[in-house]
Amino acid sequence: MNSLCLLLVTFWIIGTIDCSKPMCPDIEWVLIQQRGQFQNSEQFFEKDFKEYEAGFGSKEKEFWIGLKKLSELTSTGKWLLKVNILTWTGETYQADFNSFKVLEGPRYELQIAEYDRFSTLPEYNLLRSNGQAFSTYDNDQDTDKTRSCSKETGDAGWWYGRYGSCTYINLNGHNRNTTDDITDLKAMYVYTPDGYKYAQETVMQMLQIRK
Ligand SMILES: [Ca+2]
Repeated sequence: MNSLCLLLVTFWIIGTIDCSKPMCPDIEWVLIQQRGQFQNSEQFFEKDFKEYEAGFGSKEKEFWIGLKKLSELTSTGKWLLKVNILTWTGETYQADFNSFKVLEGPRYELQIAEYDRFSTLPEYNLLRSNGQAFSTYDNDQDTDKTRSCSKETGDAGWWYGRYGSCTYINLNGHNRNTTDDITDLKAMYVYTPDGYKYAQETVMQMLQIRK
């Protein structure tokens, strides 16, 4: 990416300009994960380790890129991670990390750093997973030997943290249509400055900012 485009991307990230493809033809965001209301079953993200490894869904609807591809792509260069969330009560949150990498299998460890200070989603939602392996219901790689974080969060796949509750954020949980107070930790949820909220739409995408 040339320096002009890097500058434009920076302004786009902090929300001051609309950096669309015609302005920056070499910008290519890679979709990692997407949830939303597309008539899939609530449990569409209940998948085993092989499925999380290979990827599933479609980019027009709900989608998971696959750990193998994620690891291969981020093995070279420097990548930025962008997470956007819409809650069922209508709030939007976003978090950017200027350093993002997934190591090779079978651990597929998450390495994440350089939280962008303009983000509105508290950093520990994702930073808590830094250095953690990826777990599913059939492949428990979390560090708590007494429980399965995946089973507690709707048979989801994620980089669960090591202390207390398994995760502050459950983007791969059950897709529940509800504005109720949080009681169901198997549902898609996120920890916000106003407490836990159920998520209605989520998008995780990444951009290579250095070759
Ligand atoms: Ca465990």
